[in-house]
Amino acid sequence: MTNFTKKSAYNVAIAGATGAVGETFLQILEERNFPIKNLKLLASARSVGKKLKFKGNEYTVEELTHDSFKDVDIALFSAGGSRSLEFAPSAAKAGALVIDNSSAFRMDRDVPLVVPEVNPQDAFKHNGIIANPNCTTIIMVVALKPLHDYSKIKRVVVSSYQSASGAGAKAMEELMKQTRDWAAGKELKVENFAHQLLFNVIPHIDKFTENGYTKEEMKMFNETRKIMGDDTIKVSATCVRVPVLSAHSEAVTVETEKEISVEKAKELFASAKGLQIIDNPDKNEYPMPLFVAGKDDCYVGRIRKDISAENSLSFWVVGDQLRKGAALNAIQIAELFIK
Ligand code: NAP
Ligand code: 3JN
Repeated sequence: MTNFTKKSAYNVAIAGATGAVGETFLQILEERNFPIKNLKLLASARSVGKKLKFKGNEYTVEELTHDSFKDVDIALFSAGGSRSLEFAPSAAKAGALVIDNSSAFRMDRDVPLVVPEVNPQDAFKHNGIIANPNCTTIIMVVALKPLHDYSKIKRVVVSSYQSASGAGAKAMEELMKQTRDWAAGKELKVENFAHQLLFNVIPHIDKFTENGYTKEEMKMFNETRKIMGDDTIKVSATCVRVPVLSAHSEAVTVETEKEISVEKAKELFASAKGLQIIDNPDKNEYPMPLFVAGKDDCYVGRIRKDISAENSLSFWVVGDQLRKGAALNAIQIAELFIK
C-alpha cells in the first residue's frame, strides 16, 4: 500500500479530459464540489490548446506526457488502455494516486478493482494504481452485491443493451449523425461500429475471443469475480449495442445457493447503496435509459422469479455508464481517500 496524504484540496489531473468520460469527470467533480487546488486537463497532441470549462473558468488542454504529473495528487485516467499502460506508471511514480478507467491493469494481482458499494476495503491495498471496472460490470455488480450477501450467487446469465456513448464521444456523434442523415434522405456513414446502429442492434462489443465470447463479455466474467471476491461465480454474458445515446441496460438472471423470494430481493435491493427500485408493472413503470441517463444511482426493476430454474431470479438493471460506469465510480474511489 502506498501512502496517500490527506489535504484540504488536491492537485487533480484528468488524462483524456476531452473525451466522453473526461467531460463527465468535469461535470461530476463540479457537482460534488470535489476539493481541487489545481486542475490539469490532458489529452492527445490533437487537443493541445483546446479550452474546457470547469466551475465557470476556462482551462487549457495540455498534451499527456510522462512529465505531466509533477505535484499531482490524484490522476484520473480515461484515455484508453494503451495510454494508461504507457503513462499511468509515470503518474504513480511521480506520487499521484492513479484511478484508471481502462482495462489495462484491471486483472493485475496488485491492482485493486473497486466499486465502492461492493469492495471499498480493496481500494486501500493499492500500489499507486487503482482500476475502475468495465462500465457494464459495475452496473451489474451494484445489483448483485446485496443478493450475494444474502445468498451466495452461483451463476449469472446477462444480456446487455449498451448505449452508443459507451464507445466514446465519436460513436455517440455517429448515431446522431445517422439519425439526421436518415431524416434528410442521405446515405448513412458507418465508422465507429461494425454495422449501422440506427434502426439496428449489434451483438458485438469489443473484439471476439477464441471461446466465441467478446472481450466485453469476458470482462464481465473475470471482473465480476475479482470485485465480488469470489472466483466460483460463473457469468455468461451477451453484450449488445443498441441505438440509445446514454445509459446501459442489462437483463440479468441470477442463480443463488438458497432461494431468494421476490419480496426478499426487493427488500435487499431497497437497502443497497447506489440502487433504486422502479418496479410497478401495473403502471408500466420500470427503469429505462432515457430516464436513467444523467442519474448517479443504478435502477432495478422487472424483479421476478425465473420460472425455468430453481433458486433463480430475473431482473432488469439500468445505469448511466459514463457516470456510475466510469467517472462517478472513479470519483467515489477518490472520495474514499479524502473523507
Ligand atoms: P473518447 O470519447 O473517445 O475519448 C478518448 C480520450 O482519450 C480523449 O480525451 C482523447 O483525446 C484521449 N486520447 C486518445 N488518444 C490519446 C493519446 N495518444 N494521448 C493522450 N490522450 C489520448 O472515449 P471515452 O468514452 O471517453 O473513453 C475513454 C476510455 O475510458 C475508454 O477507452 C475506456 O477505457 C474507458 N471507459 C469508457 C466508458 C464509456 O462509457 N465511454 C466507460 C468505462 C470506461 P483527444 O480528444 O485529444 O483525441
Ligand atoms: O462499449 C462500451 O459500452 C463500454 C466500453 C468500454 C471500453 C471501451 C474501450 C476500451 C473499455 C473498457 O472500459 O473496458 C476499454 C478498455 O479499457 O478496455
